[in-house]
Amino acid sequence: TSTIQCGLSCFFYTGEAHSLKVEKILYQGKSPYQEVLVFESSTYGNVLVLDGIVQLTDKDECAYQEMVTHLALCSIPSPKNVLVVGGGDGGVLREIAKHDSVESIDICEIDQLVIDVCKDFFPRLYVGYKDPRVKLHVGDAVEFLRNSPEGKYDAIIVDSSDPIGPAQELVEKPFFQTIARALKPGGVLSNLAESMWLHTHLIQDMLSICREVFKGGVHYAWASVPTYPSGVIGFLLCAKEGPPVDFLTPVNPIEKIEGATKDGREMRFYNSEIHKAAFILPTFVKRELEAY
Ligand code: AAT
Repeated sequence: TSTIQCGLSCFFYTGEAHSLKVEKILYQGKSPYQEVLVFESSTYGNVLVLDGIVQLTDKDECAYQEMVTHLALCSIPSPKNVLVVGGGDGGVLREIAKHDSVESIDICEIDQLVIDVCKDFFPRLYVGYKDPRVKLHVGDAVEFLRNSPEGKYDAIIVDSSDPIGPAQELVEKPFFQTIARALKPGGVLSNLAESMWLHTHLIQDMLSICREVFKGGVHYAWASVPTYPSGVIGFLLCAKEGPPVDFLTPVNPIEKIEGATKDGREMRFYNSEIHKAAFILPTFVKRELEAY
């Protein structure tokens, strides 16, 4: 067939599907955790699919990776120690590395196969691993965070798959509690939070858990990502109690960071205006989320 339909067999299936024309299947395999597929599409470049769900494409990965990273790192004065949960493709590492203030970048990805496949088929993302500040841990992030020292990180970025399969526990309260423990006072979490058009109940559940756990504030933001379900993705931005964090106005603007503006490392999607705009919510979303 010339198209692959994603999302049809999964829990998240909402009665609609997005199709991409396949030029060529580049890789098909199975790890202990999930089915891994890479294909070349006609209009979005190479596409990574895990368990039938599109995770990223060459064309629109910039929107998601830049937003999930810089919404957090530009909201605190001088991020130093950062942790990525999931994100085996390396795209979020590439974004964090643009911040000159950062001293260490830990990444905990469960699936070595995702890492290997991205090395071969997504070189523009895999480049993130080449930064000497990066330390890779292959394993379950739930376990990793349980063993993580208290107060180690300025920011934690959860770039994980939908809450089915290996990412199931990553939307539950104990996981958020271990994240809060691992953050410094005033440290921040940026967590992907699905589509405001399709997954209101999951977003409400995550919001109410996070409001209990993160006393420094919890906000919802969103951006356009055409190949994710309904064409948008949300982000939960949370702060641990401590020095106050104002997510709505970036105190560490990307335009002033040298490492983000030279040698072809410029942003394709993120800027300070879109950072502020991302927190402006449509009326129906405000109504649905404010109750929580
Ligand atoms: N950068 C955008 C791509 C992703 S991939 C999400 C990654 O999270 C996958 O590589 C998966 O193996 C990893 N992962 C899932 N569960 C765990 C876990 N428990 N511990 C560590 N890593 C995990 C995100 C796409 C978002 C899709 C939105 N619909």
